[in-house]
Amino acid sequence: MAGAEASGGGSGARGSIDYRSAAFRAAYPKASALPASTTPEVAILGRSNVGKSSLLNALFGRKSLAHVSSTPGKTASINFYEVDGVVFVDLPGYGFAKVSNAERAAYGALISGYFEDERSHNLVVQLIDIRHDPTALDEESVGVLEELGLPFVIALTKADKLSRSKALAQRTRVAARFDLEPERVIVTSAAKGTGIAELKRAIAEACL
Ligand SMILES: Nc1nc2c(ncn2[C@@H]2O[C@H](COP(=O)(O)OP(=O)(O)OP(=O)(O)O)[C@@H](O)[C@H]2O)c(=O)[nH]1
Ligand SMILES: [Mg+2]
Repeated sequence: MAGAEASGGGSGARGSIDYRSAAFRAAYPKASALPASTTPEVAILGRSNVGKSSLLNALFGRKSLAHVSSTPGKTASINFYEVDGVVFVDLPGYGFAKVSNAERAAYGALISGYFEDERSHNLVVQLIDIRHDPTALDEESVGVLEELGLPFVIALTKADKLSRSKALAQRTRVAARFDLEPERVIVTSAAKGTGIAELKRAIAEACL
């Protein structure tokens, strides 16, 4: 961290984040192990397999810095990446049916432990699969963010699986469902790079 402070110092009136500096920092198996938060944080939240790690890689412009799982439910820790003085947090996915109750409880505790910790929660990116309406767990997750008063945007993932017109219709639907301005719902595809620039703008606005 000291090195990052030295090289990334004097942030002040920067206009953008240099994603080329993205680096893995640490994996925390328990929320109680999290270090104190000293820099802006952007958390990536969503159900298992929704595309959290893939979206992080798309933001970072890297193929596999964040581990993309062939088997869902495998990001079992809170993973920190540091990008130009901003911490990106890859959270475990919720809602994967095939994990044990004990594992599910542990993932839930990690997620709520992270959000309830006193940190610089600059932005939460809530991921929802563009092909399906929000699940009950997605609704619960957004409800928690609203309850805790955390700033968030929704990223609809895997837009390459739908036509442009269907993707835009789903954006309108999801925005209406959560009573959000349409700008807070971003259509993305990690595979095609769709929406990454728009998401980066939202992140810069929240962090710089
Ligand atoms: N077509 C398409 N597939 C995607 C996209 N993003 C992710 N995927 C696929 O979806 C699967 C899950 O992606 P991950 O990025 O590992 O999802 P995750 O949310 O990190 O999953 P967990 O860590 O297990 O919770 C992988 O097979 C990815 O290749 C996308 O934009 N388009
Ligand atoms: Mg993952």
